[in-house]
Amino acid sequence: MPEESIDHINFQTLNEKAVSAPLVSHIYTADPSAHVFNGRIYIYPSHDIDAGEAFDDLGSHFAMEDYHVLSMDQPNGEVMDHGCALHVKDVPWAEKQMWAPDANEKDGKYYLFFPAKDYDGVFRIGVAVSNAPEGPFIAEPEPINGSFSIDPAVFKDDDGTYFMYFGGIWGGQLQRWRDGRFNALDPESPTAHLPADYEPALCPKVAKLRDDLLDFTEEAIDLMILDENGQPLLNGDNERRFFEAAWMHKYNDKYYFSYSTGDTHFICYAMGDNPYGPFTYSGKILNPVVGWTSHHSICEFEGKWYLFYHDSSLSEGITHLRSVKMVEIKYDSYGHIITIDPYDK
Ligand code: FUB
Repeated sequence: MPEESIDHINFQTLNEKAVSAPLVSHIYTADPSAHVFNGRIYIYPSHDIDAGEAFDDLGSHFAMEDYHVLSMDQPNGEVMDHGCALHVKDVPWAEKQMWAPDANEKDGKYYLFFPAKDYDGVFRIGVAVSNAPEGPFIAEPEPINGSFSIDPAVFKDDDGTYFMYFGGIWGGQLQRWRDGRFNALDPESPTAHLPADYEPALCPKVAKLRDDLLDFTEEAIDLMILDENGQPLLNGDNERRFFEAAWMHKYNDKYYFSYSTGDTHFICYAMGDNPYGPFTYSGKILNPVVGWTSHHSICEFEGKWYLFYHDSSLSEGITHLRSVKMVEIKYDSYGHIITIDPYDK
């Protein structure tokens, strides 16, 4: 929801109409990546703090330092905060801005995938490993080779292959990598290096992970999102084009790639037939929430599907102090996801 409209919000009325409440209120949490491990729901969020950084269009005010893992035995169950699972001071290569993470499991080990800025101010994606889903996680000494930008989401396909989807424009720096290397010109501009409005929008990236989940097996490639005519979405189509917050799930043998449109504040999705795409834009999952950012994950638990998302209602609109929430989603008979209005109970 745009900043300027927040002044006019009556938060009591809004909270009464909200389709869900914050899962925890003792800390601020955002960017929830949810998975079911050992029959329990685990949520891997960002841990929002007020570090005193001024608001800017590069997201400098998102100055998070660590991760906490949340878990619950069922939807609406008691939510446990397992405490600090990884701190930036314990990541040799990372300096700051522990942004949206994800996690996955393989052979009884748990892997936390996270973006952070290195000491050159460049976002990279790291991995940290634990024997338990709640951590604590031990970080690898270096970021993933060939990784860049933000918002990793790691999807395990039915054949046991793991793919990482990632990327984010503006402060997420994806536009700086258009030539295959980091473009350091105009560092203060969120929009320098973006395509023109009539050109295809920048694509999220996908790469297969190595067997040990610590590296890519291949160079990350573009994940195409097409319109109803089979044409790539354009950069100027900012109600539909990819901005950040990649997620992948599979429903009835179809692949669903979902993401945030950033400056228009929607969570959208596109459908495809294989994990590399192409994907066809298919609609909106979530209308704008209170706060500038929108970020989500989708996870099945006991035959029902849930959207995990965040808003800034608990902090009464403070952009970088968000709270994770969850709500059930429904599919229609064509496999389309029914759009949720977050404040229309
Ligand atoms: O939480 C920091 C950033 O804000 C995330 O990486 C983006 O997806 C947005 O939610």
